[in-house]
Amino acid sequence: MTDDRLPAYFHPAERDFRPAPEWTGTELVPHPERVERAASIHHALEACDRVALIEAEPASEADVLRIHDADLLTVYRTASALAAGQGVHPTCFPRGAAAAPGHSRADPSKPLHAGNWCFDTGTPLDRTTLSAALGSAGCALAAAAAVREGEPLAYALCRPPGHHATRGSYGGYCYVNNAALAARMLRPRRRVAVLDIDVHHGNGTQSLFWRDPRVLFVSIHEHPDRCFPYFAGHPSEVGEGRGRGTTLNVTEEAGCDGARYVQLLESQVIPVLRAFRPDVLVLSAGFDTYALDPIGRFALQTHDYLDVGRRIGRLGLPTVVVQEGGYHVEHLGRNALALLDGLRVGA
Ligand code: SP5
Ligand code: ZN
Repeated sequence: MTDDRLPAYFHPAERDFRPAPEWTGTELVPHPERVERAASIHHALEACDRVALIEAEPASEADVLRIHDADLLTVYRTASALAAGQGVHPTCFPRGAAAAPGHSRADPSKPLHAGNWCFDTGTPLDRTTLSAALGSAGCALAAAAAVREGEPLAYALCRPPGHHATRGSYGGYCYVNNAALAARMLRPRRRVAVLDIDVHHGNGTQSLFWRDPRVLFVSIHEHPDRCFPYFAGHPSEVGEGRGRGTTLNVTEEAGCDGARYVQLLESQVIPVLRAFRPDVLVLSAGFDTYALDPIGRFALQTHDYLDVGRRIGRLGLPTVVVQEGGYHVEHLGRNALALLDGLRVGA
């Protein structure tokens, strides 16, 4: 960049991606990961003269294959060939239950088999999903490239989000792990820390760097005994092998407010980030910690994001901010802007 505005990358393919209603267990509700989310952020950034909005190139399938299995991509490609109005909404999740060893018939080119690669009912596929996911991943790659080339801070307006997607499975409204892709791109030359501040545990990102001592993964989230994704994010999960000790999970309960959040950040998160001595930070930024969020049960206010941003910014690390969750559409843009302003002031 030739000016000192913050580069913020978006991709228009997400505007066609309108996930089908979500099954809550008792009823179908409008999907919370809706198209207006990105528009809210886009409008807030557009109105801010400290930010330069830039259209990213979509990620290529080869980019995606750096962190995901080919079968997963085949599942998405299969859905992208469906007719308008058709969707893939798995109701059968045979993982670990399917067949006698060596007899799996799981076929990624069959829409009815998609449950073999999926772990929840909230993450539908249709003809628009792959191109939205590649656009979203492209934003993360562009922001990572900007930071690699010397920007102190860059923002990726990723939609759909990514932190729940693992190497071989999708779920939690996530298809391609955008933050992991950014970290993977930066890793060869640097020690990378990933800090995940979405209210949900970033199980996908954790799993992708579980054994990797070069990438520190730290997440602060509602305790998974009571919150999605339920199966990962316990404080006892610390990594394995050479990666043992480069995963940290900090949990809190519903109702966690800004004061408590900042206390956890300062006492448990920032010291571990400093001790790792990273060269670069990838920040998985979810705003479903917001008090008015319809899904998350934390209680942060808009001004808390400014404070959280400042404290993270004080680490003085080049930072790639990757958009994750956050479902209070009306206030999502101002919350994102508050975090970015804090990061910049702190830096
Ligand atoms: C990226 C991200 O934030 N994914 C979150 C996926 C959460 N999916 C499960 C949500 C369950 C919500 N049920 C509560 C309904 C409240 N009305
Ligand atoms: Zn979330």
